[in-house]
Amino acid sequence: MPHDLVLGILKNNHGSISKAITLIENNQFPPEPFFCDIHKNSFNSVRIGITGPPGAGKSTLTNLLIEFCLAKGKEVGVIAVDPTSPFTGGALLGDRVRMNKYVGDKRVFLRSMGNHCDLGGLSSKVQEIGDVLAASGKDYIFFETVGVGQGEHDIINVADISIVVLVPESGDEIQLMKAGLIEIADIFVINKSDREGSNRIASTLKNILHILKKQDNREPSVFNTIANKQKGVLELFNGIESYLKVIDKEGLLDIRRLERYRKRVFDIIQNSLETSFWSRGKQKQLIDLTKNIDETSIDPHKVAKQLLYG
Ligand SMILES: Nc1nc2c(ncn2[C@@H]2O[C@H](COP(=O)(O)OP(=O)(O)O)[C@@H](O)[C@H]2O)c(=O)[nH]1
Ligand SMILES: [Mg+2]
Repeated sequence: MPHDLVLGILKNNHGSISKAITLIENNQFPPEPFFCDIHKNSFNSVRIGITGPPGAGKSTLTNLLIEFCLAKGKEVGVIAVDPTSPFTGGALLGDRVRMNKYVGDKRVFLRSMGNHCDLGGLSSKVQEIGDVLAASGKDYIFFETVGVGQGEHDIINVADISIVVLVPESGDEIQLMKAGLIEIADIFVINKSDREGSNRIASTLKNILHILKKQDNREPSVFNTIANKQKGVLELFNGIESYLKVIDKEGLLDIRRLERYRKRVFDIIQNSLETSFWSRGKQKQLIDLTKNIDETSIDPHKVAKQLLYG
């Protein structure tokens, strides 16, 4: 008999979804069969990552994309992970206003997560939360994450496709390449295209993408949008849908999902080994072995070996 929480989620009860997310966020995982029941109901949704620098317009874009999804009769889940949010676990004021619009609307579930989650475990938590939303019947799940350094790369582990949002000020050629964005993005958006330089950055980007074709020989599309004026976003939505169709037909979507699944198993094992290793005793042993600064002259490999093998 499935857990009550599972039944609530399967019935798209937003209170149950919220409760499950809070448990996952706080590492208070529900009993074992929970994930089993959720997982077997979590295959019918598309997961879309939206990443980019703070203030690039990700939330404004997501909000418009929600409308296009609803117009097509699709249900939507949005998880906004914003470690730059000044409120612990809370949304930015603008996001709150946007979220209020859907209060009581069973077709849309929005949630924002602050920086109280440790970054290491964040991607696995977001995956579990994605499963919960999928099991509740959401057709499209958006993960909005702030791309600061490594963060951008994490999104690839949780989403079927990744959209990178840039603004005209996002910098020159070298910066774009350095950021490793080319490898992770399926679709680029130059938002705030009402500002100077938007055409220049779009054409620079297209040139780079053309030269550095990805392994599968696919060149990501570049869309120019002005999200706060609702310009270019329908084109972006159509672009997302047709891209999804293509990768589905070519089997790439399945390959990605399989890789993601394997990565999850890998992460679960890594976390579990680490947690079981760092018992109180081991933690104390580390403190004892490194009582003062003089002891740090010992090679850390030696200390690690002692902890590992006694
Ligand atoms: N000028 C201009 N401002 C925009 C555009 N899109 C969003 N904004 C504004 O940029 C600010 C940050 O947007 P938000 O969606 O919260 O960015 P996020 O941090 O990436 O989620 C808000 O004040 C938006 O109204 C745009 O295309 N042009
Ligand atoms: Mg935002």
